[in-house]
Amino acid sequence: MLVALLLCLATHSVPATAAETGAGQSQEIDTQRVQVLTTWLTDNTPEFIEHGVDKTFLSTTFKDLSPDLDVIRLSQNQPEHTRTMGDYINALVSDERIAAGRVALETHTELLQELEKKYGVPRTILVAIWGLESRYGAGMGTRSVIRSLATLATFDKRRAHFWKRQLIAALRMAQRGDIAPENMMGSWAGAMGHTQFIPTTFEAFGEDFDGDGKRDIWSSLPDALASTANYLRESGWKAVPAGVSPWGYEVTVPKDFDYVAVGLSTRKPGAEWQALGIRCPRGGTIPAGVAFSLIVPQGADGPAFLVTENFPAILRYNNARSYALAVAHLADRITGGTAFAQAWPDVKPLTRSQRKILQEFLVVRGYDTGGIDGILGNKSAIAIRAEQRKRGGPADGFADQTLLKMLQHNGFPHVGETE
Ligand SMILES: [Ca+2]
Repeated sequence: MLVALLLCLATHSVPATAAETGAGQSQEIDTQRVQVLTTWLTDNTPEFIEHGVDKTFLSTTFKDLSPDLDVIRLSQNQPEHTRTMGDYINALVSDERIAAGRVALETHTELLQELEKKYGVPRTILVAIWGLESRYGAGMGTRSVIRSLATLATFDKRRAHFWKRQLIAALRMAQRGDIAPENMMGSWAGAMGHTQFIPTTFEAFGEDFDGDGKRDIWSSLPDALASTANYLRESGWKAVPAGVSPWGYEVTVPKDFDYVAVGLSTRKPGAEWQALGIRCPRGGTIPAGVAFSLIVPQGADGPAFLVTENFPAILRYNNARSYALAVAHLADRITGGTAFAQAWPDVKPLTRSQRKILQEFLVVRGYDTGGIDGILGNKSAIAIRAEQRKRGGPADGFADQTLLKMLQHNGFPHVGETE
């Protein structure tokens, strides 16, 4: 009963910052939070032990552990993506990151060759992920991972189960001696080392490539990049024929194209795409015998891509097409590839509440969107395409502000009310 009361108080108190509350009050809130954290850790100790963490190790690790208030704030203030996909990719694939990637390829040639040989993942992809995740080791995160995860598991009720799983994995890592708990640093969300692994991914895919008996993704680049290569291979990475891009190609789509074939679930040989009018924007032919999926991440007005089965493996790393395209593009650019030929449209992504409103609209119109969850999957895309077809535009299944405005003008009352 006492625990429930404290949790409730703490949760409601969280949005206040020290500056807003005045020093005395914030001190009081901190004390409450320390109590809440301590109680949570004590209550969950049997579960930690059940998952293989030693009792003595726990009491040493949790001694004087206090919640990281910044982590609470950061977990509650995650902004919706408000940048366009083009701005996002251009910011990540900066001239500076391209130049540093070239240096990295040169400096670590021998290691990268060995990794390619063992895991079958191209060096350019490994270097690109390294560059995006930590700016080639310059930004690995400076927070205690155990403290961050204990804080999140206690206070972020929405994802409490996920954070607890990560905390248990982190505790086991520290106990095994891969790294001392006090040196286990990472981002506020517990992503660690050169390539920002979360603890469960580390447990499943971490590698000791330099053979010193420890999986050290913080100070051993061989271990960190091998762990990434291993994760990609286990996520289905396959070698492509010589001369073929491992991830895919930017392509153009003809005006009268039937977008029903768009999406990662449809794969066709390059020759079939070529027959459907898909072209390389700067000339050349699409490899005829290699299977590709067509994606148009910003709809018919933006760039299109034919992607190999390796693209979903990058998505396993971070499930955002913008991220996977940034990896692919950085990999190309550091080996002399040119910028995308087609411009990115100035399209702001829909917020989660707008996506829900859109699904609500589609359900009212008799479509099955697979729920009103704000996640626009295949069913939502099919419904959007059908609606676009009725209205005579390109039926690309892409939902943006323009589509919402169009629906608003067609009498759907809620659209735009949440903005
Ligand atoms: Ca090692």
